[in-house]
Amino acid sequence: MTGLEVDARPFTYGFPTERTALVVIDMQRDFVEPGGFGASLGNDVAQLAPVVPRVAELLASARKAGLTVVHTREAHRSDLSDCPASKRDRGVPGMRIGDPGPMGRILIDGEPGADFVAGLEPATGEHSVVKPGKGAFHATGLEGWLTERGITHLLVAGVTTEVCVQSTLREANDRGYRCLLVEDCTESYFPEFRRATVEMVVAQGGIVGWAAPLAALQSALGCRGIHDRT
Ligand code: TIU
Repeated sequence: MTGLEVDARPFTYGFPTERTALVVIDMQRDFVEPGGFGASLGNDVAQLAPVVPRVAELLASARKAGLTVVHTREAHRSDLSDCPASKRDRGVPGMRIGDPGPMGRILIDGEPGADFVAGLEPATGEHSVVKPGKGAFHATGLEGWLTERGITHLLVAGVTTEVCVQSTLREANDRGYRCLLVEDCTESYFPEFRRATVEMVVAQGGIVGWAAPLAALQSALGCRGIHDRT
């Protein structure tokens, strides 16, 4: 077992590589591109564009280190049987979940909008989870999948920080996973919410988990980031 340490907040994050999974949350077109679910809620989706290459670099580092990788997407069945009315009834009529949009039906599995952002697709052998909620553990088999593989530590990234990323961190923390939020590989439509969420996670001695930038994780993994290359 290889034990590594990341220079993290609120204190050093130790993780055994064989028991650690990178979980990339909802890097799908519906949140990042115009005409999808995020835009339908009135958000400026351009806010999320800078995180795409950073998540790509994180994925490359995790793959190089041989970590388990999990990808999630938030999407519903085409008959909306897994979408509660409380969720369906939000937003502008005609631009709600299941309504037609420029990337197909909004937030529906199998439609172009629910697909991964180009360049962030799972590689062969990586696990893909479709989730109907904000947290990745709600109504998915993720906990069982991680347990079967002996995973105890999660590196978490993706969008949006205060919604699906934070929900997943809290669900995971309550289930006993030791979680590190890769703080520059997550983004929100509201930059202040990203910053606040990072602080919420590490406050009170790490009430939800740890946080560190990608460069710190790369140092621990023994890989050099593209920004460090000469
Ligand atoms: N609206 C928003 O910020 N996020 C979501 O609805 N889902 C995720 O965060 N993936």
